[in-house]
This record gives sequence, structure tokens and C-alpha cells, in this order.
Amino acid sequence: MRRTPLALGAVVLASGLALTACGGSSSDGSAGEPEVKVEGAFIPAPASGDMAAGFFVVHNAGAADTLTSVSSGIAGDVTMHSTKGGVMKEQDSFAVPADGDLDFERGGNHLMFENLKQLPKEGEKVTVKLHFAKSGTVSVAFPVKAATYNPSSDSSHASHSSQ
Ligand SMILES: [Cu+2]
Repeated sequence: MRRTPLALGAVVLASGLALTACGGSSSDGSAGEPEVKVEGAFIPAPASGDMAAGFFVVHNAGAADTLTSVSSGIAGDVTMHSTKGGVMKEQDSFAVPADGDLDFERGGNHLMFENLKQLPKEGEKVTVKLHFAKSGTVSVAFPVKAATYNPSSDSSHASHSSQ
């Protein structure tokens, strides 16, 4: 009588382990690896001075990750900032949600390239390294756009219809 529940428990435990092992290779996300892809990256050409901003979107098709730091050969320092209610605040890291996006866009999160070694000019590309806790370093070529470039207001294509 006493052995039956123990045996059942062993069976349940064994199948539970088998399910966990299977889950890791499925596209479930939470148990697997992050799959990050950086899109829409750009740097608005700074008019002058020794500082530039950077914007991009991290698409993640896998498990959660963390953006821990950013670096670039053109800048002595690259810092990550959030903007909430018009107040900008430097952040040590940004969470990349599982099966979700991390947005760095105008009016919100942004990079700040400080102590510039060269002034990025429109038409150039700047190599920026995004360092993730799990995905490692992702190198992205950020095109330098016009100072007023904004892809989200551009999406209507209203300004392109005259072409
Ligand atoms: Cu800032």
C-alpha cells in the first residue's frame, strides 16, 4: 500500500524532467536562448559639439536578455538613457523582453555618444557594439542620418508622395 504513491511520484518526476528537456529545444522562448536582432539603427548627425545620440530597436524572438553596455570607436563613452515625462536618466542596463522589443527611439530611450573622437557626418556609418548579458556582443553599423531624421514620423510616407 505504501509503495504505490512513491512509484507514482517517481513516474511523475521522470516525465517532468523529460518535458523540461524538450522545452529547451522548442520555440517556447523562456527556457531557450535569446535571439536578438537589431534594426532601424541610426545616428542623427550632430550639428556641432562633442556629443551625438543613437537610436535602434532590438527584436528578440527568444528568451529574455539584458543590454548591459554599448561601446563605439568614435566615442570615449557611450551611455544609455531613458526618458520618462521629459526627464532623461542614465541607466546601467535595459531589459530585453522575451519574444518582444526593446525600443530606443526619439523621445524615449536613447544612446549618448560622449567625448567624440570624430564628428559623425551624414552618409557615414558608425560601428557600434551592443553588449548583451546572454547574446554577447552584437556589432551594428549605424548609418548617420540628417539631424532631423525620425523613422516613426516618416512611416506615413506623406513626405515621399511628391517624388
Ligand atoms: Cu540622454
